[in-house]
Amino acid sequence: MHLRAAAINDLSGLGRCSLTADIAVLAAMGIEACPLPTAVLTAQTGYAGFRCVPFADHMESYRKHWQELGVSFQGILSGYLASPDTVRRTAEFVETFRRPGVTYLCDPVLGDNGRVYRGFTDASVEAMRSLALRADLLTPNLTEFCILTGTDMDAMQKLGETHPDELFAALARKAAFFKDTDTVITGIPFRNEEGRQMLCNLVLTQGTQVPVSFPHLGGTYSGTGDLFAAVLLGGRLQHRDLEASVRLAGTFISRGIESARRNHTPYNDGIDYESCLSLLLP
Ligand code: PXL
Repeated sequence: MHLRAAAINDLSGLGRCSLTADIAVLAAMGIEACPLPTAVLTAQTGYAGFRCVPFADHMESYRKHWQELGVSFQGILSGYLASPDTVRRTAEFVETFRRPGVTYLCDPVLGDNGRVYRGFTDASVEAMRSLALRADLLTPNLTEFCILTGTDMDAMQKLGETHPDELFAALARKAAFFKDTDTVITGIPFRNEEGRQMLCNLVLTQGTQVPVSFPHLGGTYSGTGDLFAAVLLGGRLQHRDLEASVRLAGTFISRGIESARRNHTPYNDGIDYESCLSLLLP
């Protein structure tokens, strides 16, 4: 069956993130990616001097035209939405194209490393929170999860150093805010029983919590959250279970980070995932 997903995200010329990541990953997984840009940037916002052309006013044309054409999608993915206007347009898009069996993955891109990305206001955070509540699948990193649920990030990080099981249980309780949404909290740092630094992707579905962990390879690379979300949606559209999809995404990203480290790739440039795309072939 031909699979098609709408990817609502920005187009950044540098940083191997957002639509660049979505299109590459979904295509490798045998899924047609239909890009709906939310903004066009010379480079992701971590680069000094980036330029940004807002695209909110054009998003309605995509929704209308695709509706006129009778296009349908099995999956919808949304990512970087820096203004409340782009969030509102995304919600309208989801309303229009959502049918039974369509999976909407919301990656609530807001920040990383305990900090909100440049350009986001309290109003954009509030708008993102209401969009997140509409998702079938939600993929916040730990920073974004703490922002969305009003959780103390420092306290969570400290708990991860000493009592990871308590940390995971505390996050699972907080995730009840998103009720019927399957949530994967990505990039949770913790120290395992052997004293090794790890990163956990905590899979939270209907009262169950499954940690899917990988060694912490260090560094914060651009675009890893975008790649993760795209692999997860692709995996679900291919009818893999959620945990298997999370494992695939984690393995793909770990390989890309290993390659980036070998090549001394700067964090802003994103990971060297291109050579790892074969891992995703259906
Ligand atoms: O990868 C997240 C992301 C997406 N899009 C833009 C960004 C960032 C993170 O900085 O700046 C434009």
